[in-house]
Amino acid sequence: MPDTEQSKPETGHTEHPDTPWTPIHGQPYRSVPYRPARMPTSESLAQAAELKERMRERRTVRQFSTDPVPPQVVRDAIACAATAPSGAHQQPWTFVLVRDPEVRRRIREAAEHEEQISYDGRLGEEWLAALRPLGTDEVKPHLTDAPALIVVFQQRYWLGEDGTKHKHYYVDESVGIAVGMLLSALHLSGLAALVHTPSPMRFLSEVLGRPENEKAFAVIPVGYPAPDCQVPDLVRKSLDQVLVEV
Ligand code: IYR
Repeated sequence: MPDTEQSKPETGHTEHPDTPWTPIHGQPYRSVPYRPARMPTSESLAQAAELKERMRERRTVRQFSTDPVPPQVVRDAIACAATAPSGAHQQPWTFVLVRDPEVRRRIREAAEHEEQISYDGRLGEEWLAALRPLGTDEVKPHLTDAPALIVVFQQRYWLGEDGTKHKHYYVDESVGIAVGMLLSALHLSGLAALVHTPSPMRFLSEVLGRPENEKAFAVIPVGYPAPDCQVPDLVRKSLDQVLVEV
């Protein structure tokens, strides 16, 4: 008689998925079995090909509809992002989901103030030339039109209970990977997004009241494209321009 418990794939989690995380720094190595069901090659090929097509359809959007998005879809996408691998599994990220129109208005005002200075010369001629094909400027209506902003913070270090600072490792890489996963999850869930990086970004910590160990990484407006949305006419590199096989 088949033992159904035995044949269930083990996905490396012995604990309840909602068990709260606590720091593991300095603890000894412990392991759990990881035996996911192996996907047949034919299904792998079909999944990969379909995913490639779906990801090709993703575009960075700067003109958003003001229609609301289902908040749970955004929360689930953030949950996907938070499964990202990270240096020493320190998960050095905080995602602030901003839906409050007044807070979005304050973020837009402060971002446009910085962008005005940037586009008026702080970026320099070479950078402005690189941006020209994208059609960007200092006016950022997406920050108030998009019904949700995800402000991503990097935790540069963590604070022990006695207030001592502890190093986080590979923070840029970890948060970059998590944001990539976030963009994929949002797109595959039917939502459009933009990675906006106003510079400098310190105002985001002030507006959102974030602690001193957190540094803003990006503002990601999320929503549906406006009915008259336009995107720049861009060409992606072909696979043979980006892939080297040895
Ligand atoms: N942060 C500015 C400028 C900008 C910079 C890069 I690099 C881009 O790819 C796009 C824009 C802005 O958001 O307009």
